[in-house]
Amino acid sequence: MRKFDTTLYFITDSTGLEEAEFLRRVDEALKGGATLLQLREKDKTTREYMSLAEKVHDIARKYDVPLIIDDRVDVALAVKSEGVHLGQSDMPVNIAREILGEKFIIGATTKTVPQALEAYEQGADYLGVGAIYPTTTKVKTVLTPVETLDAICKSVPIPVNAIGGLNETNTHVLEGVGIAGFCVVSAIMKSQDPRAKAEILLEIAKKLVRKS
Ligand code: TZP
Ligand code: MG
Repeated sequence: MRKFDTTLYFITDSTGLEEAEFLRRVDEALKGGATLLQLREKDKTTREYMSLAEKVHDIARKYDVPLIIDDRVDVALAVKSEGVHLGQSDMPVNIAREILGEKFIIGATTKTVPQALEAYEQGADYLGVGAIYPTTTKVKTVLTPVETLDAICKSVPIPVNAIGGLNETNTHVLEGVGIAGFCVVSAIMKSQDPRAKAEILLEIAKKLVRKS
């Protein structure tokens, strides 16, 4: 499997942005130190998703950051991304693993210990857990208590990331929880200065991971 680091995992959302501005923000976020990148698009056609993925992949390569494609195993294969991220209603992890092989990074969203164990046993390389706080990003999710996140971290030997409503003011609740990092969408995506925001968040994430 390709090596990856989930310390500051930046997940994109192109909603409301011109493509050039979207790509500029992605580039700046990686310049600022985001350690992992996910392209997450819910309303694009397959061709639109592929076309954007190829552009984002070119940026990710410049910074040697792996690109993860949300939801779509076919798009991930087509653009030769480094990984794919699967939710509970997407393709099961074990089937994706069979299709993609050992080299692909496969992430899974889990909200309970049984879901986490299942994803791990099926071959997931990392887990995303949340939402920790209410989020303004378009997503079907419910809040996940930090206690559940902690229990998930203790139940699996793979990296576990917190997600949902996280920004530079509110990550203290994650202290002492065994996370490998956290994921953000809007904190970086909606910032006029994604580079500076990523730099700040990376420092916070590094300290949290060290303390966990
Ligand atoms: N899964 C749980 S919350 C969420 C996802 C994809 C969205 C997180 O976005 P934000 O803007 O960082 O709250
Ligand atoms: Mg999904």
